[in-house]
Amino acid sequence: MSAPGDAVKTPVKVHIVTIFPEFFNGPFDCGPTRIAREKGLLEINLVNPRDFTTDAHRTVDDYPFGGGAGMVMKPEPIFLAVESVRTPASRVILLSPQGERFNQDTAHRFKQLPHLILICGRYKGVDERVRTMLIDEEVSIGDYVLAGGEAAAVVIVEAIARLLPGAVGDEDSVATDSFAQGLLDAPVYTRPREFRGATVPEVLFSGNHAAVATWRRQQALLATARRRPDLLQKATLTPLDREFLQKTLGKEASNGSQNEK
Ligand code: 6GU
Repeated sequence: MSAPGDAVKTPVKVHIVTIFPEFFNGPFDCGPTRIAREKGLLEINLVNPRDFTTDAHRTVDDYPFGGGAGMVMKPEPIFLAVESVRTPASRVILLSPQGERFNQDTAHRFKQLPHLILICGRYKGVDERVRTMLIDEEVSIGDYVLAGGEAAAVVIVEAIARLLPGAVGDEDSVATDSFAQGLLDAPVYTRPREFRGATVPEVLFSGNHAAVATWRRQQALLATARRRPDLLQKATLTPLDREFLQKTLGKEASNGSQNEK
């Protein structure tokens, strides 16, 4: 769907290489991903390596040379699947726990690319020749092991989709996201003003926009310092930010406080 004034831009095209296409029944039909597709900002297609096999059993995996547990995905069906959709503009990405960690910066980088090919690994892994001869990069969504790359492909596509201009109703809400500034989000509240005895911080009713902005910044700084100190190391902090953290956390540390309030 488009409205007058909508920018006409070449969409981000994504091909997902998967032996479980049914995994994707549903997740791309909701929220920003659906809107981005409807607006022509994003195109998602599935390619099944099984369709590129030639044996009667349509075999996509085989035993590992040298022995050991688990099956390995054969190279040829994956090569043929990728080569059936690849162009000189494609970026070929293997999804596996061995990859580089996907984060918000990766999402911003991927949204600029005209064509992504996401290969979902399964079983014990994919034949090493896929890694050495076919792909441009290898990506993981975190330090845990999934049964396959399919769930990771959903995560990556959704993170990209909501960054495409027009996919999210309120552009401001993307600009003020967690991580947009390298910090976690401040808490948010809506009605009722009191819920089961818990009230909303007074400053949010003050009508003082500067005071609200300062409170939100400070809450974001505190949440990040307490829960994700690794992010704080990389964030750009003003002298005021540093002074606030020093003052607040210094006191907290000397109180031996463990809680979040
Ligand atoms: Cl991209 N694939 C699999 N199989 N497991 C993962 C992953 C990807 N990222 C984290 N764990």
